[in-house]
Amino acid sequence: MFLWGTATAAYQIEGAVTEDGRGVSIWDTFSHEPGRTRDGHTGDVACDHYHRWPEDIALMSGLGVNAYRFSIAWPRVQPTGTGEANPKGLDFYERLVDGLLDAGITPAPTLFHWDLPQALQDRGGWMNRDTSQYFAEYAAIVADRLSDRVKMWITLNEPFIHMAYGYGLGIHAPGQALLLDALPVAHHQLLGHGLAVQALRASGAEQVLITNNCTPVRPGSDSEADRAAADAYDALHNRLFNDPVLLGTYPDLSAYGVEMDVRDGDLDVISAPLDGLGVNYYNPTRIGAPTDDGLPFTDLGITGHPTTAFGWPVVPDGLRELLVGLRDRYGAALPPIHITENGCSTEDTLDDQDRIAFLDGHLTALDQAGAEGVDVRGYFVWSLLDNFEWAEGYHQRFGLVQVDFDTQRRTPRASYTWLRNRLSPDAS
Ligand code: IFM
Repeated sequence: MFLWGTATAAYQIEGAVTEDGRGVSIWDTFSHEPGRTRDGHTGDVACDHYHRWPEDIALMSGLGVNAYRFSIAWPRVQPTGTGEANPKGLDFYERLVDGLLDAGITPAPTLFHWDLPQALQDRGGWMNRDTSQYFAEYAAIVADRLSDRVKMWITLNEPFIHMAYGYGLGIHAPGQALLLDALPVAHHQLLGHGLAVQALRASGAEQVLITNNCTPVRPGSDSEADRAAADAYDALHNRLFNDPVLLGTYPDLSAYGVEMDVRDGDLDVISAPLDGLGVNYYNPTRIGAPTDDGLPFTDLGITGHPTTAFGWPVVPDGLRELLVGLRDRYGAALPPIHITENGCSTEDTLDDQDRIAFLDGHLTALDQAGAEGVDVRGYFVWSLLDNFEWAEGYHQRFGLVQVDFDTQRRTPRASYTWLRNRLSPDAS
């Protein structure tokens, strides 16, 4: 069965950050520091999904989707990231999973969508190799409680963005600007992924995926310098996260003078077979030769296309290009693909024709990739609800459903009705 779903993440929608024993996450800390997020917005309340999840499941049922990708907040399950589980945290996810199953919706939880327990950050976060092992222990706790009902698991969400924005540039939590010295964060997340796969398999998990956000990379010109920079960017953004998982190797990054502490056996753990690759696609990237900011490339931006409210270029064919490129690069090593996120921010209007055009274009591109032989098994819209868009706070509206953050009133947008009719044309 093809999975049609919507996607969300815990810190972006749940709120209730001090309820039922939840510990502090790096995003609680970061968002409360002055100047870190636009207008000082935090996820303290967000969409209050922690209390309003039945209404949100009803919205999904009304939309006609058969799957839901959400994330589990590690600090709800283990408030300080290690040790005893917090039963009330697990109870919440059990209620959510049972509610989804009752509604005929397949739950697809992600175990880590950037909300690391602050106590682990205090020990170095993902710069510390020990975090990989702690992540596997957390995965085992969650799987022991839920794997009798949850069949599909995603270990990490977008480890590239977490490394680059959180540890490389400092624009996401934990707010460190280490540039290329952040590269150990890639290896430790991937090792955590591999160890979590072992824990999930031991609990009987049927389907395990990782979600990488991938971008087709285009050189700014045909010059050798631009092409070399584009290759470097492709290595850092795409191949650094796909190659070890699918091929058991890292791209050669020695030119950047950064050594990762890869120990014997690590790559065997990281490359254990998966049942699918989660792919998040938003836009392609155009890269030129480096300037002098310490990085081996410059992001030139894509021009000549419409843009989202965020200013991101809308290039639906980039999705087809990306998927065909993955198939060509990884061949038989590529498991079935799930598009675990795709969507756009628009102005805060109920008549969101831009989002309809975005989704229509990307679903056409998905069909074309299928016609070219790419095995795609699922598509999840980002996002069900307007939510806390990280450093942008509540200023970027990604929802099929509008949220009034003063009243928590949810109002389906035109795109919700459009998607419902596309998924179930006979029901309208
Ligand atoms: O909101 C994010 C999500 O958390 C991860 N992928 C991209 C989305 C839009 O920026």
